[in-house]
Amino acid sequence: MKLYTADISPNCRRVEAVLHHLGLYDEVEVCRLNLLAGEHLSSDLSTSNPNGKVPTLVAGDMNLWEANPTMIYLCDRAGAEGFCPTDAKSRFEILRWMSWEAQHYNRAIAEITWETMVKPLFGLGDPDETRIETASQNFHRFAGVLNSHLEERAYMLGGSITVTDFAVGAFSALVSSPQSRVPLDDYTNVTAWYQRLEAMPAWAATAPTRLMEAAE
Ligand SMILES: N[C@@H](CCC(=O)N[C@@H](CS)C(=O)NCC(=O)O)C(=O)O
Repeated sequence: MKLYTADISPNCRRVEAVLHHLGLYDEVEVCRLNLLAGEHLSSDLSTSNPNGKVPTLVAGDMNLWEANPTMIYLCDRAGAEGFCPTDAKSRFEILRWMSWEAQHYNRAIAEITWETMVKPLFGLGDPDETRIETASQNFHRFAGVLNSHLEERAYMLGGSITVTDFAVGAFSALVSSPQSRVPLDDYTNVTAWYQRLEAMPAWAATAPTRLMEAAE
């Protein structure tokens, strides 16, 4: 397998973490691209992904792009039933939360952290306070849902970690940084769950240290 990936991407982190968790990382040829230098535009990435985006995984004759279905494919291929259950109820829960995080929860986080971390870090202009305010309102709306869901659960699907946690928690490192200005303080169940996630070996192995150090 060949993985096109990038250091500073929560979408890449979740796929790399699944590869670590499944013990597959050593089987992968890793092509780490510097997005800011435009390496994704000049590499052969577009032959595998017409969008020219990472993560992209080439597995045999399959070109896998979009992080969440790529994660599910890897789990199913590995037969990782506990980490990515295949019964209809669990599969609905996994897909429901993956859709939710992409459309709502992590979308709000991505909008805030783009303004507060990514733009300053890479000299892309001043943060837009109006966009931060609008995205923060959305964050509160959906963080409340997540906080309630985690009230009686250690992980997204219950008592043990699943691929769903890697998807919904994809931005954990950015959110936990004070520079992010993501208004997380009131959501103590979410904070505790992020800490449990960060303690997972596969998640820790993929921490975006360079970005976090640069933002400090
Ligand atoms: N929905 C896609 C998002 C992929 C994406 O936007 N990747 C970013 C890095 S996080 C990227 O490749 N950006 C470079 C570009 O868009 O030119 C996924 O889940 O994989």
